[in-house]
Amino acid sequence: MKALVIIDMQNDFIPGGSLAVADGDEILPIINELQNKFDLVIATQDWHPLDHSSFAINHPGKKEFEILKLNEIDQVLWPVHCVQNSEGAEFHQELNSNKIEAIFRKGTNKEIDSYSGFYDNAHLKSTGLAGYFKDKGVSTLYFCGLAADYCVYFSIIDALKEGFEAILIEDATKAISQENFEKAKIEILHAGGKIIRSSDLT
Ligand code: VGL
Ligand code: ZN
Repeated sequence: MKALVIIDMQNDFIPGGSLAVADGDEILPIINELQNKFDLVIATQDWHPLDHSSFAINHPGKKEFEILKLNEIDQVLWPVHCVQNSEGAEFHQELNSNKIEAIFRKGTNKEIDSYSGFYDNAHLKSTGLAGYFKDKGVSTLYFCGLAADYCVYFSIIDALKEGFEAILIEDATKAISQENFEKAKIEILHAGGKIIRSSDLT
């Protein structure tokens, strides 16, 4: 069985938001259309406390987009985004959420960031997403959403590590950095993932 995983389609990642991905709004109609082709649709939601260690403001003297070593892992310092219960953390109002059966939240622990929908960035704690799919007999996961070079990419790599077939729907994602996305696509293919377009799905 196959499922659609919608990554972080939240106001803060869409033009007008605090960490907007360029043209992030353009994929909303594509994702809404895609959902009709799946029996199971789930979504992830970036859900940070205000004192989260990935926010530049929580590191006095540091600037947004600087890279810092936090507990031995490289951490990009982001603008404040997707704060728990804020409007920026809500799914965009144009995202059809009727078919979304479950929402997996991540980034709730202030000590560590969590790009992947499966694990935090140090792979210390699981969100339960892999077990959820295994319990439902899902073996193939299709990925869309934001951002292509961060949360979508890391979710795909973890899905492959967990033994799922993982497929990126390229026209249903947008990247923060096109250069990083080009590298990410090579890594996805190298790790055994696939890349398709939404029109390839029947
Ligand atoms: C994301 C940066 C920080 C994402 C989340 O959803 O790709 N990127 N937090
Ligand atoms: Zn985040």
